[in-house]
Amino acid sequence: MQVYSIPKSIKKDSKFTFCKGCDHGVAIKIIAEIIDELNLKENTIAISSSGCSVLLYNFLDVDCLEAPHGRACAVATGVKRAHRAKGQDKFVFTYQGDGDFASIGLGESMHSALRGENITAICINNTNYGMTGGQMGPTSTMGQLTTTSPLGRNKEYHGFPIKTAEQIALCEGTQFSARVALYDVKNILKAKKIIKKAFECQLKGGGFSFVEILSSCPTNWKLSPQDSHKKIEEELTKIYPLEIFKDTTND
Ligand SMILES: Cc1ncc(C[n+]2csc(CCOP(=O)(O)OP(=O)(O)O)c2C)c(N)n1
Repeated sequence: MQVYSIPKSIKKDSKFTFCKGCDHGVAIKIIAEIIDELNLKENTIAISSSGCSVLLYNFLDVDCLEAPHGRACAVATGVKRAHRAKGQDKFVFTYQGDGDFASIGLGESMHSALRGENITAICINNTNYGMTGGQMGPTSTMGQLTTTSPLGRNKEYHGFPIKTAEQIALCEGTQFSARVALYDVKNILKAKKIIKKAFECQLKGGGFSFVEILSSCPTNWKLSPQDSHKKIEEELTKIYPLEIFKDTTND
């Protein structure tokens, strides 16, 4: 019988504070497992910014910092470089929402990739600004109903959504860029392998690594947890394909 175990890098007294059926819990658990497996707990600095992802520090038992909205990659750049200047190679990763990474912080995110900063960014794509009540975000899909697009996103008025992992892959300083999902066990295991690979990229040195995670938002999508996963599997993966878009780690 397999015994359920809590990763060492998860705070033992943490209470689940995300909405019912939200995928943040699964994402944070697999990140904690990877931190354990790579023995990084004592050497990690995690940076989250405004949005549901900020709650990372309630769960992950590593050094955490909160950046202003959208600025996680800029803060991570400073943290990584300042420690390196002191001869300490810290493992630095960001944990951000799609509004944070790909809209409010797009400049910081993309220029960190273009500079080839040796940090890892994880972006939770739930296709809306979740924490503030489900406004249209940069990744909201065509026709998606949100509180600020009550008639649905349309190209004439709102333009097109951003394919973040594909865009980050185009940056020359990017070593690794991929998109994963968490709607079933097979995909959770695959996501874990891919996030581990992104973390290992940073450990080997040489550039920016990035993973976009398609994630459910049952509260703002107004769907049950099960139907939210169905939506990701049947709808979102057609728009946002699950792929490794760039991997130059063996070049
Ligand atoms: C400079 C600034 N602008 C706006 C806000 C308000 N705000 C807080 S969380 C949030 C939405 C974050 O959305 P996203 O990054 O997609 O993350 P999610 O909550 O969906 O996980 C906004 C707009 C803020 N905190 N700071």
